[in-house]
Amino acid sequence: MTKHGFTLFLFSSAVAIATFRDEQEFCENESCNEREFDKSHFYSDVKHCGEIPLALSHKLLDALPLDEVDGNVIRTVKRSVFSESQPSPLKEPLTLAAVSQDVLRNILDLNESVIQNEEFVRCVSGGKLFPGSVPLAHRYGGHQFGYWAGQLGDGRAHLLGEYTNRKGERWEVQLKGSGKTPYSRSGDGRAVIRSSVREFLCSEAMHFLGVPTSRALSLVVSEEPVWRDPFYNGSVIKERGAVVLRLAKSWFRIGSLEILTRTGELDVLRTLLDFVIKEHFKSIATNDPDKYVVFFSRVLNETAHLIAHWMSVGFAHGVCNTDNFSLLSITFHYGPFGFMESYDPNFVPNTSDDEGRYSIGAQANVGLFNLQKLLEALKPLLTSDQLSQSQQILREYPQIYHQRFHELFKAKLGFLGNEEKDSYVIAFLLKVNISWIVFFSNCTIINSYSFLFIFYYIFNGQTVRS
Ligand SMILES: *[C@@H]1O[C@H](CO)[C@@H](O)[C@H](O)[C@H]1NC(C)=O
Ligand SMILES: *[C@@H]1O[C@H](CO)[C@@H](O)[C@H](O)[C@H]1NC(C)=O
Ligand SMILES: *[C@@H]1O[C@H](CO)[C@@H](O)[C@H](O)[C@H]1NC(C)=O
Ligand SMILES: *[C@@H]1O[C@H](CO)[C@@H](O)[C@H](O)[C@H]1NC(C)=O
Ligand SMILES: *[C@@H]1O[C@H](CO)[C@@H](O)[C@H](O)[C@H]1NC(C)=O
Ligand SMILES: CC(=O)N[C@H]1CO[C@H](CO)[C@@H](O)[C@@H]1O
Repeated sequence: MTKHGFTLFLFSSAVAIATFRDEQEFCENESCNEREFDKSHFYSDVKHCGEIPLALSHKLLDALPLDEVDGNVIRTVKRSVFSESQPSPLKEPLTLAAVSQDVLRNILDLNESVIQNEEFVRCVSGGKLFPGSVPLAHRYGGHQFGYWAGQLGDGRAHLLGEYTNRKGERWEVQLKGSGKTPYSRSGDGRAVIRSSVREFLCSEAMHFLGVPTSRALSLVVSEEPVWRDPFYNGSVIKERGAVVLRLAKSWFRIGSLEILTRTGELDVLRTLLDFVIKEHFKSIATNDPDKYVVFFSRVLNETAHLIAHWMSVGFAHGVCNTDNFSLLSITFHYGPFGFMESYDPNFVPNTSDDEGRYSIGAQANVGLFNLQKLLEALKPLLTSDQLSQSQQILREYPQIYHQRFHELFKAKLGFLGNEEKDSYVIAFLLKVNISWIVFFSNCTIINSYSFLFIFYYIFNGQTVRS
């Protein structure tokens, strides 16, 4: 099972959305299309939620080109970064199944009494819009199973707007599972409980493990039937729709740039890249002629560090969709198996390597693949000198990854010094057949006090049936 998750991941670009078990959103059964004709689900109903004091704005909307076509008609979009798209409210009754108190208080500056307000559950699930919100679906491309798949885009997510909190942090607020967009292709725009619970729990857990990640405010479960084939064997079953409200510093990803290079929209590419650098890589001078090279090296370093961190807490990315993979606030999705039971067999020591390195595990390889794709996307904006400089930077990735991985593993095992022997012990541990679940549950230190805050609200007073 673990291998299955790994295999998919290995052959897919982290910039792509993959069809993955319960992540699967393709509807083979006509009954899932009936909703299209049920007007009560449509956005003419969407009202503003004035009672929840969360005012959103949209810097993105002013800075980046918007699709001129309106409505959620499935289409190929040109020369724009976003399309306006209204969420489709979930069928009521709705159950607020979980809330992260840390996100509520410390990111969104909300008093926890707001969750008692009936409006809250509609506002965090797309039934009503926060003041100032202009829901957008992002146009991006990417690779699926290693091959360029063209336009993908937010097929079941809506970017509601951005919130600048008391601390001055800017967070982009997004709904996942909130209905069709112009990028839904054959999907139904919905998410089921299984994947939504994973997203909610894993992102909050990763945060409290100290790993950079997107965050999740809430999980809302509805009575809306969603048809899925969870075992991919032709048995379509009825599940229930759920929406997660999640946050990141930015939801851009490598595929956001890739699609613009692929379609030759180089002016839009430059606009988007300059925006990302200005907003999220503030230490890069906007007039630096080498700014794209510096950007590339930053993203590369962050990617290597992030994946080493994942490996050190036993996290398997599993799904091939890494929203703004290491570009900004780093986000991830989860395979059905969450934590790895064993490491990838390719991850073995290379004994002939005098530097004591190991071959790179699958996740680290996917990181490298992504960085190659990022470099391809940047290529039209680079001089030939800058390109060869960037290619040199790309070659440094394995070393940065290994060094960080070793630091983290040594800390985990309690090695104090900096001895060459340490590497052999780590190599040995990775090679022997031990249960990594047992290993990590004993080694991983969670800030358990903070973690309890999350669980405080889970299934709060209400039972989620099924
Ligand atoms: C939250 O709101 C309640 C009720 O309005 C109020 O009594 C409480 O003091 C507020 N808490 C904070 C931290 O503002
Ligand atoms: C598909 O797999 C599930 C779980 O193993 C099983 O319950 C179901 O009967 C299978 N369906 C078919 C058509 O094989
Ligand atoms: C859709 O799937 C459901 C559940 O498997 C089934 O009851 C229904 O007959 C299917 N409808 C069509 C049109 O195939
Ligand atoms: C690489 O990234 C890590 C983690 O964010 C950071 O601590 C480190 O300073 C970075 N190194 C360079 C050379 O930018
Ligand atoms: C091991 O490392 C050496 C030196 O870097 C390299 O030449 C060799 O191909 C590597 N072997 C394997 C199996 O990766
Ligand atoms: C690893 C990581 O998350 N790096 C950066 C992500 O983006 C934020 C804000 O843009 C930076 O502060 C982090 O250093």
